[in-house]
Amino acid sequence: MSILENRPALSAEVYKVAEVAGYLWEKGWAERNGGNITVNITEYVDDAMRAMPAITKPMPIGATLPNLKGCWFYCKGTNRRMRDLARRPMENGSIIRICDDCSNYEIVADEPVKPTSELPSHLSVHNYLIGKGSNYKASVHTHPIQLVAMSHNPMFLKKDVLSHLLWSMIPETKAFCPRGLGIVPYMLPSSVELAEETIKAIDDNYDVVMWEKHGVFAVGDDVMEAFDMVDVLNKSAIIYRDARAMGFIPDGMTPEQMQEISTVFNLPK
Ligand code: 2HA
Ligand code: ZN
Repeated sequence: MSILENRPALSAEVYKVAEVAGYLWEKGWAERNGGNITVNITEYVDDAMRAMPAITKPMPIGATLPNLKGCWFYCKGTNRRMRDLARRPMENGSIIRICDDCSNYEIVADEPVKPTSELPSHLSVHNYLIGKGSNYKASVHTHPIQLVAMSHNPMFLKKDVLSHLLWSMIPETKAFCPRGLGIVPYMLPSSVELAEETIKAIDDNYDVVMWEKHGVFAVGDDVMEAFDMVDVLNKSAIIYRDARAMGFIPDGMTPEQMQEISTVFNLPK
């Protein structure tokens, strides 16, 4: 029996991940096992779940994360495909809990599917978010084609250059991704350095961070919200690309038009 049985709230949260995993695949952002998703599901944990034995031995996170004491997560499995997770989330991901030493985790359900290779970076970000008192529960890493393509041009990697360009392509982008796109220079995937730089960028008030020549990392209240921010940014990247492909450089909205959006939507910048 699945842990999701008779737990509608938890089940809804996991199936939201499955829905987003399907979108990532359809958009071409999740080739093979590309990308990963983790969601803090601690609020849905009941006494019966707490009493469940683990189905694996404790395994090292790769970091000590004190704010995660007592926390539970749904995690995509390492080497698993988003397109498979979309149909069978509990066969291609698992529910883990953090051990009391805050350095190890154990898998509780449904199957011993080892979590994502980016677990240290995802959990470090969750640890940071809890420390800040943030409501954000979800983190998504994916490979959005046009945004990654733009990260191959150093011109776009200077602070907020890409944010302003993308915001100016269509009014919704600033409205729905008001903090813009943070930039983290190229670093080895899954490395501690990449996790540290991602946290610095989130601390700098970005909800979506570009990993140069690799992908993006987004955080949000839930997985849908994190996905939507990447989606609006990538939509702007496609508009920019299509204008260039039509043979001209797009004007972009004027600074006055962008300011008007910020005023009407009461945005931070
Ligand atoms: O999990 O995308 O960056 C596969 C990846 C790692
Ligand atoms: Zn990746």
